[in-house]
Amino acid sequence: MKPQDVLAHRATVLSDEQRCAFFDQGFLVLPDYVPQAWLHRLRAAMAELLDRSRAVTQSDSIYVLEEGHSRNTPRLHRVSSPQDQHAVFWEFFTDPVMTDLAADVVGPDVKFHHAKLNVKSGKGSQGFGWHQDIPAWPHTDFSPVTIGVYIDGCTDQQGPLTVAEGSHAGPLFSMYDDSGNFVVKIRDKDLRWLTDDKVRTITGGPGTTLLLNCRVVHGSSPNRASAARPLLLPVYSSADSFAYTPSPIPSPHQGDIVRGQPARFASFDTRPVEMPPDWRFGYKPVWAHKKPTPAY
Ligand SMILES: O=C(O)CCC(=O)C(=O)O
Repeated sequence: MKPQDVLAHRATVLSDEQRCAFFDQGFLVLPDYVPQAWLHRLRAAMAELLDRSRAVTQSDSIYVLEEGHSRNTPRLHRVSSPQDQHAVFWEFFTDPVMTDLAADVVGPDVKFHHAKLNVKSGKGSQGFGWHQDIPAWPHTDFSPVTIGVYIDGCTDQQGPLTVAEGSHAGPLFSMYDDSGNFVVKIRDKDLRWLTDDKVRTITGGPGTTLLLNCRVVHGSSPNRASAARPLLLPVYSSADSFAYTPSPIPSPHQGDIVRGQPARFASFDTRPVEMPPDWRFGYKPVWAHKKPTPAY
Protein backbone atom coordinates (compact mmCIF):
# COMPACT_ATOMS: atom_id res chain seq x y z
CA MET A 1 0.00 0.00 0.00
CA LYS A 2 1.27 3.47 -0.87
CA PRO A 3 1.63 6.25 1.77
CA GLN A 4 -1.31 8.29 0.46
CA ASP A 5 -3.60 5.22 0.78
CA VAL A 6 -2.25 4.42 4.26
CA LEU A 7 -2.95 8.00 5.37
CA ALA A 8 -6.56 7.69 4.21
CA HIS A 9 -7.10 5.23 7.10
CA ARG A 10 -7.49 6.52 10.66
CA ALA A 11 -4.45 5.97 12.89
CA THR A 12 -4.62 4.00 16.14
CA VAL A 13 -1.33 4.80 17.90
CA LEU A 14 0.40 7.65 16.10
CA SER A 15 -0.67 11.24 15.60
CA ASP A 16 -1.09 12.59 12.06
CA GLU A 17 2.12 14.60 12.59
CA GLN A 18 4.06 11.47 13.54
CA ARG A 19 2.79 9.56 10.50
CA CYS A 20 3.68 12.43 8.17
CA ALA A 21 7.14 12.68 9.80
CA PHE A 22 7.63 8.95 9.16
CA PHE A 23 6.71 9.25 5.48
CA ASP A 24 8.80 12.43 5.03
CA GLN A 25 11.97 11.32 6.83
CA GLY A 26 11.77 7.55 6.43
CA PHE A 27 11.93 6.87 10.17
CA LEU A 28 10.26 7.76 13.46
CA VAL A 29 11.40 7.35 17.07
CA LEU A 30 8.97 6.66 19.92
CA PRO A 31 10.78 7.06 23.27
CA ASP A 32 9.93 4.39 25.90
CA TYR A 33 7.06 3.04 23.75
CA VAL A 34 6.96 -0.64 24.80
CA PRO A 35 5.43 -1.19 28.26
CA GLN A 36 7.57 -2.53 31.12
CA ALA A 37 5.53 -5.75 31.42
CA TRP A 38 6.47 -6.68 27.84
CA LEU A 39 10.11 -5.71 28.35
CA HIS A 40 10.31 -8.09 31.37
CA ARG A 41 8.99 -10.97 29.29
CA LEU A 42 11.26 -10.20 26.34
CA ARG A 43 14.31 -10.06 28.63
CA ALA A 44 13.44 -13.41 30.18
CA ALA A 45 12.99 -14.99 26.72
CA MET A 46 16.27 -13.50 25.53
CA ALA A 47 18.07 -14.86 28.61
CA GLU A 48 16.81 -18.34 27.69
CA LEU A 49 18.17 -18.01 24.16
CA LEU A 50 21.50 -16.77 25.46
CA ASP A 51 21.63 -19.78 27.74
CA ARG A 52 20.89 -22.16 24.84
CA SER A 53 23.70 -20.57 22.83
CA ARG A 54 26.24 -21.93 25.35
CA ALA A 55 26.18 -25.20 23.37
CA VAL A 56 26.94 -23.44 20.07
CA THR A 57 30.59 -23.29 19.00
CA GLN A 58 30.32 -21.48 15.68
CA SER A 59 27.88 -19.08 14.06
CA ASP A 60 24.97 -20.86 12.39
CA SER A 61 21.61 -20.01 10.84
CA ILE A 62 20.18 -19.08 14.27
CA TYR A 63 23.01 -17.78 16.44
CA VAL A 64 25.65 -15.34 15.21
CA LEU A 65 28.38 -15.40 17.80
CA GLU A 66 30.42 -12.44 19.00
CA GLU A 67 34.17 -12.73 19.59
CA GLY A 68 35.00 -14.39 22.90
CA HIS A 69 31.82 -16.52 22.95
CA SER A 70 32.17 -19.67 25.07
CA ARG A 71 30.03 -22.06 27.10
CA ASN A 72 30.91 -20.10 30.25
CA THR A 73 30.56 -16.65 28.73
CA PRO A 74 27.92 -16.70 25.99
CA ARG A 75 28.32 -13.68 23.72
CA LEU A 76 25.95 -13.08 20.82
CA HIS A 77 25.85 -10.68 17.92
CA ARG A 78 22.44 -11.80 16.66
CA VAL A 79 19.66 -14.38 16.93
CA SER A 80 17.84 -14.90 13.61
CA SER A 81 14.07 -15.54 13.67
CA PRO A 82 13.72 -15.26 17.48
CA GLN A 83 9.95 -15.90 17.06
CA ASP A 84 10.76 -19.46 15.92
CA GLN A 85 13.02 -20.04 18.93
CA HIS A 86 10.79 -18.76 21.73
CA ALA A 87 6.99 -18.34 21.80
CA VAL A 88 7.15 -15.04 23.68
CA PHE A 89 8.62 -13.27 20.65
CA TRP A 90 5.79 -14.38 18.37
CA GLU A 91 3.27 -13.35 21.03
CA PHE A 92 4.90 -9.94 21.09
CA PHE A 93 5.08 -9.58 17.30
CA THR A 94 1.36 -10.34 17.01
CA ASP A 95 0.28 -8.17 19.96
CA PRO A 96 -1.57 -4.92 19.14
CA VAL A 97 1.28 -2.98 20.76
CA MET A 98 3.21 -3.89 17.60
CA THR A 99 0.55 -4.64 14.99
CA ASP A 100 -1.50 -1.46 15.61
CA LEU A 101 1.72 0.55 15.37
CA ALA A 102 2.64 -1.18 12.11
CA ALA A 103 -0.88 -0.53 10.78
CA ASP A 104 -0.44 3.20 11.24
CA VAL A 105 2.35 3.18 8.63
CA VAL A 106 1.45 0.22 6.35
CA GLY A 107 -2.35 0.29 6.46
CA PRO A 108 -4.94 -1.75 8.40
CA ASP A 109 -3.99 -5.13 6.89
CA VAL A 110 -0.55 -6.14 8.15
CA LYS A 111 1.73 -9.00 7.09
CA PHE A 112 4.80 -10.39 8.91
CA HIS A 113 7.98 -11.01 6.91
CA HIS A 114 10.92 -11.89 9.21
CA ALA A 115 12.68 -10.82 12.41
CA LYS A 116 16.08 -10.65 14.10
CA LEU A 117 17.29 -9.95 17.60
CA ASN A 118 20.54 -8.03 17.39
CA VAL A 119 22.02 -8.65 20.83
CA LYS A 120 25.30 -6.79 20.25
CA SER A 121 27.18 -8.10 23.29
CA GLY A 122 29.26 -5.59 25.23
CA LYS A 123 32.77 -4.68 24.01
CA GLY A 124 31.81 -6.19 20.68
CA SER A 125 33.69 -6.35 17.40
CA GLN A 126 30.82 -6.17 14.94
CA GLY A 127 28.80 -3.24 13.63
CA PHE A 128 26.58 -2.87 10.59
CA GLY A 129 27.94 -0.95 7.60
CA TRP A 130 25.73 1.66 5.90
CA HIS A 131 23.07 -0.24 3.97
CA GLN A 132 19.45 -0.40 2.86
CA ASP A 133 17.30 -3.39 3.79
CA ILE A 134 14.97 -3.88 0.84
CA PRO A 135 17.59 -5.23 -1.64
CA ALA A 136 17.93 -8.32 0.60
CA TRP A 137 14.19 -9.08 0.45
CA PRO A 138 12.51 -7.17 -2.43
CA HIS A 139 8.75 -6.62 -2.29
CA THR A 140 6.25 -5.43 -4.91
CA ASP A 141 6.16 -2.02 -3.20
CA PHE A 142 8.16 -0.19 -0.53
CA SER A 143 5.70 -0.49 2.35
CA PRO A 144 7.87 -2.84 4.49
CA VAL A 145 8.79 -1.32 7.83
CA THR A 146 11.18 -2.58 10.47
CA ILE A 147 10.03 -1.84 14.00
CA GLY A 148 13.14 -1.79 16.19
CA VAL A 149 12.73 -2.09 19.96
CA TYR A 150 15.66 -1.31 22.28
CA ILE A 151 14.83 -3.83 25.02
CA ASP A 152 17.28 -2.30 27.52
CA GLY A 153 17.69 1.11 25.90
CA CYS A 154 20.76 2.30 24.03
CA THR A 155 23.41 4.92 24.79
CA ASP A 156 25.87 6.63 22.45
CA GLN A 157 28.53 4.10 23.42
CA GLN A 158 26.45 1.05 22.58
CA GLY A 159 26.51 1.25 18.80
CA PRO A 160 23.14 2.96 18.33
CA LEU A 161 21.35 2.78 15.01
CA THR A 162 22.25 5.72 12.81
CA VAL A 163 19.92 6.80 10.03
CA ALA A 164 20.39 9.02 6.97
CA GLU A 165 17.32 11.23 7.21
CA GLY A 166 15.21 11.33 4.05
CA SER A 167 17.39 8.78 2.22
CA HIS A 168 14.35 6.53 1.55
CA ALA A 169 13.33 9.04 -1.13
CA GLY A 170 16.69 8.69 -2.92
CA PRO A 171 18.11 5.83 -4.99
CA LEU A 172 18.77 2.27 -3.89
CA PHE A 173 22.50 1.55 -3.79
CA SER A 174 24.30 -1.68 -4.69
CA MET A 175 24.77 -4.12 -1.81
CA TYR A 176 27.48 -6.03 -3.70
CA ASP A 177 31.23 -5.46 -3.20
CA ASP A 178 33.75 -5.13 -6.04
CA SER A 179 34.20 -8.93 -6.08
CA GLY A 180 30.47 -9.56 -6.56
CA ASN A 181 29.74 -10.66 -2.98
CA PHE A 182 26.38 -9.58 -1.55
CA VAL A 183 27.75 -7.85 1.56
CA VAL A 184 24.76 -5.64 2.46
CA LYS A 185 27.07 -2.65 2.64
CA ILE A 186 27.12 0.44 0.43
CA ARG A 187 30.50 1.09 -1.21
CA ASP A 188 32.40 4.17 0.03
CA LYS A 189 32.28 5.75 -3.42
CA ASP A 190 28.46 5.68 -3.29
CA LEU A 191 28.39 7.43 0.09
CA ARG A 192 29.98 10.79 -0.76
CA TRP A 193 26.60 12.51 -0.33
CA LEU A 194 26.32 11.27 3.28
CA THR A 195 27.46 14.25 5.35
CA ASP A 196 27.20 14.48 9.16
CA ASP A 197 24.24 16.86 9.03
CA LYS A 198 22.11 14.12 7.43
CA VAL A 199 22.86 11.50 10.09
CA ARG A 200 20.51 10.94 13.05
CA THR A 201 21.69 8.78 15.93
CA ILE A 202 18.92 6.90 17.71
CA THR A 203 19.47 6.47 21.44
CA GLY A 204 16.88 6.13 24.19
CA GLY A 205 15.64 4.33 27.28
CA PRO A 206 14.26 0.79 27.56
CA GLY A 207 11.36 0.21 25.20
CA THR A 208 12.36 3.03 22.85
CA THR A 209 11.04 2.06 19.45
CA LEU A 210 12.15 3.02 15.96
CA LEU A 211 10.12 2.69 12.77
CA LEU A 212 12.39 2.35 9.75
CA ASN A 213 11.23 2.35 6.14
CA CYS A 214 12.83 -0.42 4.06
CA ARG A 215 14.69 2.02 1.71
CA VAL A 216 16.37 4.15 4.40
CA VAL A 217 20.18 4.17 4.50
CA HIS A 218 21.26 3.14 8.00
CA GLY A 219 24.01 1.38 9.93
CA SER A 220 25.69 1.24 13.32
CA SER A 221 29.11 0.87 14.93
CA PRO A 222 30.22 -1.86 17.32
CA ASN A 223 29.09 -1.73 20.95
CA ARG A 224 31.96 -0.20 22.97
CA ALA A 225 30.17 -0.32 26.35
CA SER A 226 30.23 -3.35 28.64
CA ALA A 227 26.47 -4.02 28.63
CA ALA A 228 24.82 -5.74 25.65
CA ARG A 229 22.50 -3.68 23.42
CA PRO A 230 19.59 -5.93 22.44
CA LEU A 231 17.53 -4.53 19.57
CA LEU A 232 14.53 -6.57 18.44
CA LEU A 233 13.76 -6.08 14.72
CA PRO A 234 10.54 -7.56 13.31
CA VAL A 235 9.63 -6.58 9.74
CA TYR A 236 6.04 -6.02 8.61
CA SER A 237 4.49 -4.89 5.33
CA SER A 238 1.07 -4.02 3.95
CA ALA A 239 -0.85 -7.22 3.26
CA ASP A 240 -0.92 -6.25 -0.44
CA SER A 241 2.86 -5.99 -0.67
CA PHE A 242 4.41 -9.32 -1.72
CA ALA A 243 8.00 -10.53 -1.36
CA TYR A 244 9.10 -11.85 -4.75
CA THR A 245 12.36 -13.54 -3.75
CA PRO A 246 12.98 -16.18 -1.06
CA SER A 247 13.87 -14.67 2.33
CA PRO A 248 17.49 -14.74 3.53
CA ILE A 249 16.05 -15.26 7.04
CA PRO A 250 13.24 -17.77 6.41
CA SER A 251 10.47 -18.50 8.91
CA PRO A 252 7.27 -20.58 8.88
CA HIS A 253 5.55 -17.32 9.88
CA GLN A 254 6.66 -15.45 6.76
CA GLY A 255 3.52 -14.11 5.07
CA ASP A 256 1.26 -14.51 8.12
CA ILE A 257 -1.42 -11.84 8.31
CA VAL A 258 -1.04 -10.48 11.85
CA ARG A 259 -3.78 -7.84 11.62
CA GLY A 260 -6.77 -7.40 9.29
CA GLN A 261 -7.35 -9.38 6.11
CA PRO A 262 -5.23 -10.94 3.34
CA ALA A 263 -5.07 -8.94 0.09
CA ARG A 264 -6.90 -9.89 -3.10
CA PHE A 265 -4.75 -7.61 -5.26
CA ALA A 266 -1.04 -6.81 -5.10
CA SER A 267 0.29 -3.26 -4.81
CA PHE A 268 3.13 -2.30 -7.19
CA ASP A 269 5.78 0.42 -7.04
CA THR A 270 7.90 0.00 -10.14
CA ARG A 271 11.06 1.73 -8.90
CA PRO A 272 13.82 -0.84 -9.61
CA VAL A 273 15.59 -3.03 -7.05
CA GLU A 274 18.93 -4.77 -7.63
CA MET A 275 18.33 -8.50 -7.13
CA PRO A 276 19.95 -10.34 -4.22
CA PRO A 277 21.60 -13.74 -4.80
CA ASP A 278 19.18 -16.62 -5.22
CA TRP A 279 18.73 -17.62 -1.58
CA ARG A 280 17.11 -20.94 -2.60
CA PHE A 281 20.57 -22.37 -3.09
CA GLY A 282 21.80 -21.46 0.37
CA TYR A 283 22.52 -18.24 2.12
CA LYS A 284 26.15 -17.24 2.56
CA PRO A 285 25.95 -14.92 5.51
CA VAL A 286 27.77 -11.64 5.33
CA TRP A 287 30.11 -12.49 8.19
CA ALA A 288 31.36 -15.36 6.01
CA HIS A 289 32.77 -12.78 3.54
CA LYS A 290 35.27 -11.58 6.20
CA LYS A 291 34.22 -7.97 5.80
CA PRO A 292 34.86 -5.65 8.73
CA THR A 293 31.28 -4.45 9.27
CA PRO A 294 28.87 -7.26 8.45
CA ALA A 295 25.16 -6.48 8.32
CA TYR A 296 23.20 -9.66 7.64
O1 LIG B 1 21.49 -3.63 15.19
C1 LIG B 1 21.94 -2.64 14.62
O2 LIG B 1 22.63 -1.81 15.20
C2 LIG B 1 21.68 -2.39 13.16
C3 LIG B 1 20.80 -3.43 12.55
C4 LIG B 1 20.61 -3.32 11.08
O3 LIG B 1 20.86 -2.33 10.47
C5 LIG B 1 20.04 -4.46 10.37
O4 LIG B 1 19.93 -5.54 10.96
O5 LIG B 1 19.69 -4.28 9.18
